[in-house]
Amino acid sequence: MADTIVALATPTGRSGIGVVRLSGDVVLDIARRMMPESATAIKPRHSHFTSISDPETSELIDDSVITFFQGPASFTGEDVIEFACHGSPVILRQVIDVCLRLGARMAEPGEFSLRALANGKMDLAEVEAVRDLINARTTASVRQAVRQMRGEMSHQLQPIKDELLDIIVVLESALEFVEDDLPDSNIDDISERLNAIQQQMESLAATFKTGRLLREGLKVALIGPPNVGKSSLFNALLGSERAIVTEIAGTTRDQLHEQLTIDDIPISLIDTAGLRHTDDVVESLGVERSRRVMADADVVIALMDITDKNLTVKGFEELEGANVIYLLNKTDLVDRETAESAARAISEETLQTPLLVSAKTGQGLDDLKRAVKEPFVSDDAPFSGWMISDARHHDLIRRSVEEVESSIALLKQRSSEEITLLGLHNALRLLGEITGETTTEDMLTRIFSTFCIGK
Ligand SMILES: Nc1nc2c(ncn2[C@@H]2O[C@H](COP(=O)(O)OP(=O)(O)OP(=O)(O)O)[C@@H](O)[C@H]2O)c(=O)[nH]1
Ligand SMILES: [Mg+2]
Repeated sequence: MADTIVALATPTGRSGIGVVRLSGDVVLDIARRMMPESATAIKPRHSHFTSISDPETSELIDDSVITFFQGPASFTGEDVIEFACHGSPVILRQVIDVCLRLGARMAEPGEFSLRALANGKMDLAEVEAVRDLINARTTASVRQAVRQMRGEMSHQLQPIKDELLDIIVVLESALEFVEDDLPDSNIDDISERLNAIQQQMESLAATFKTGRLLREGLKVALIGPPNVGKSSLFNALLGSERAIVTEIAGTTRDQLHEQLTIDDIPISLIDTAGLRHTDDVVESLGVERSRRVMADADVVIALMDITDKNLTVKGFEELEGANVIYLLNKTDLVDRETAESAARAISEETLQTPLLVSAKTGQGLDDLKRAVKEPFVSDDAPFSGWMISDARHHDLIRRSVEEVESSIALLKQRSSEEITLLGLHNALRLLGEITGETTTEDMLTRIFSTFCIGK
């Protein structure tokens, strides 16, 4: 018996249509009571246009299109009904309330997906892909999530798991049936096969560098003294007048965060308060925050004003060790020669050629975008192949590689098959955790806590 769960499947707030989703054993009973006029008409894989009402008061709630997915041919594998109502939060709340009164309970975050997993509709990596798909911020990450949702992860892992299992069988049977140790030729053969597996897993794990970039993106902070044009550059990169810009030093006092993408890489861009000593309490708190942002960013853009008579990178000492792009702004105010000699002076100090940019005219912005992503992507189409994008998957593959590696070493030392096998069984179990074949209850709880309600 699966208790019946209900949740709003569309975002809260007003919209053209809002969908309430019900899944479990009594969805048909609930729906029939809410639509007495067409109760007998409900057919699997059909939508019905019907009025729905509160069975207790007979009060009309809305005209709605209800769709019935009979288990197991549904998202969760159970009977599912979706009420597509007018997207008024009041109506949707009423529909949910009536469902609750008629025997459903509110779904936990990710509970629809958890049921899909429990009923074998999807493996764990596929369910996680549904979550990633909803959260994806770029077309490339959508593409990746769709591939994973359609089983690409298990497809990638299956040959590795098959081969591991094959080797385990060979070693297990050697343990069972052979009186003496395995002959050298067998051991060499098995080591070679394990080496090949290790390599395959390592190259899969290596895709995580790009995969993570695609999924999590980069945190990019604009840092510098007051009035150099940080907020102007922030706006220019976003293509909107998001931050306040004035000629007064100390305009920005708090951080501003906005999202943009550069060639399919999600970027969190952060504008900060100008770095300087100040007696203003609010501004000095802002400066303190700027320092913290600097420590946390993947890329720091260190801005200077090219018209500044005392142009220097002093003040950026704290950036040591960070991934810094030095940038001279306001190039529209100087001639080319002045700009180039300023750039030379800075590069002598930093051993790095600064970028010449004008936030006002937009000149140099393309170079800046290229410089931001350059250290993180090596080729032109970094997101075209299959990638590991989930830290959980990456960690499991990495641990599995370690197990295989130590098994190879044990094999070469002619250790007993039992010890070698232990590592290989672990390796296989770790790979199984990716798709959920060997996942423990509390791991599932942890994973599903990252889902939203109604999913
Ligand atoms: N000509 C020119 N003026 C610029 C450029 N970028 C910024 N400015 C001007 O410089 C002044 C300061 O710009 P902001 O963007 O507010 O500078 P900020 O670094 O955010 O300053 P704080 O928030 O006070 O730290 C404003 O008057 C801008 O119009 C540029 O590329 N060219
Ligand atoms: Mg500012």
